[in-house]
Amino acid sequence: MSAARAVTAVAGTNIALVKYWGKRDVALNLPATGSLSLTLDRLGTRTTVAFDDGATDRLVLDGAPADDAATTRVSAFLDRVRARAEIAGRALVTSDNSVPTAAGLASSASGFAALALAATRAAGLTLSPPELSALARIGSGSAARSIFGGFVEMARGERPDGSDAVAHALPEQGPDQGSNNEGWDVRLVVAITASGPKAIGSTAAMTHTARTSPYYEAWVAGVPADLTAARDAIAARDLAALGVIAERSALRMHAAAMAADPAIIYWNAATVSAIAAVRALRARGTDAFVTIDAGPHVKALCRAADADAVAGALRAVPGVSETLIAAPGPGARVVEGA
Ligand code: 2P0
Repeated sequence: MSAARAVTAVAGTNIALVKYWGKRDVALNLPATGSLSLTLDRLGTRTTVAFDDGATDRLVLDGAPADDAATTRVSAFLDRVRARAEIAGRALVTSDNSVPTAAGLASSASGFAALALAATRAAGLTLSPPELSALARIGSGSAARSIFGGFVEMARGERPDGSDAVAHALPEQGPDQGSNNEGWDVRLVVAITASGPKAIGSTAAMTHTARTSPYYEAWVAGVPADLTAARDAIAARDLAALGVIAERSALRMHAAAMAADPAIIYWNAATVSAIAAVRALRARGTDAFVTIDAGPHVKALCRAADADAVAGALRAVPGVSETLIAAPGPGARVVEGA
């Protein structure tokens, strides 16, 4: 094949405010419900892809050769890109996550968003944002949202082929996919809680919840109303309304998982203490609301002006090792080799 063309793309991770937890099709990775998220300016991934004459795909992750499981997952994703571009070359993929220090926050969301963009461009394809979102979704459901910046809604979609299971930036945002929300300066304060043994991965946990939790159907049934209310709250820039929905969505998702048999419990003692700390702040008049993903860390949604105080309250929680403050960020973009 012709000389390798290296393309580098970056993407920010995103935190769902209306959570995705369950699939309607596992093979195509189609979600059982829509979801709604905020793409962040920190905790992102920078990925370079170059197709070449190598015998296999190679993945270098955070400076070291990746293990077989990660390499196989990336290689399967690249197979889709190769099929679409009608090329055969294997690739060298170099990926770095900007996770500050503590473990447990590395996200497949920014990883597959950056990979989808870098790999398609390196293969000579220029996909539209919705096409990129559908491709990233096959790598990881949450990655479909990181193609876009700011507040993003992911559609459940109806079609069996998943072509309508894509994300879009919420309409009141600017055309540049990200330098939006400037008039509504929200922050997510991330509290890293001491991590225990590695918890069950999202995909297995979702499947297990769907199969065994008596609350799963109720969870799925409640999401459309949360999406409508969250969309309205964003349009009205009503942080308190959005925060109430976000906190409720996260707690219901975890309740469904905890009710699985056997139970899936992502929380540790510091998780519970951090939830209590945020709710105590709120009782004293600060608009701060928690959300929790498939792990023990707690994220608090608040106004920019309150972020330092929220971070301070969370740092005082026993078991919280670190906090960081993230702002809304832009969507995935090519930074080199376009
Ligand atoms: C979310 N999470 O909406 C939810 C909330 C975690 C908790 O999407 O199976 O890695 O690869 O599609 O995207 C994390 O799950 O799952 C996730 P797969 P993914 O952000």
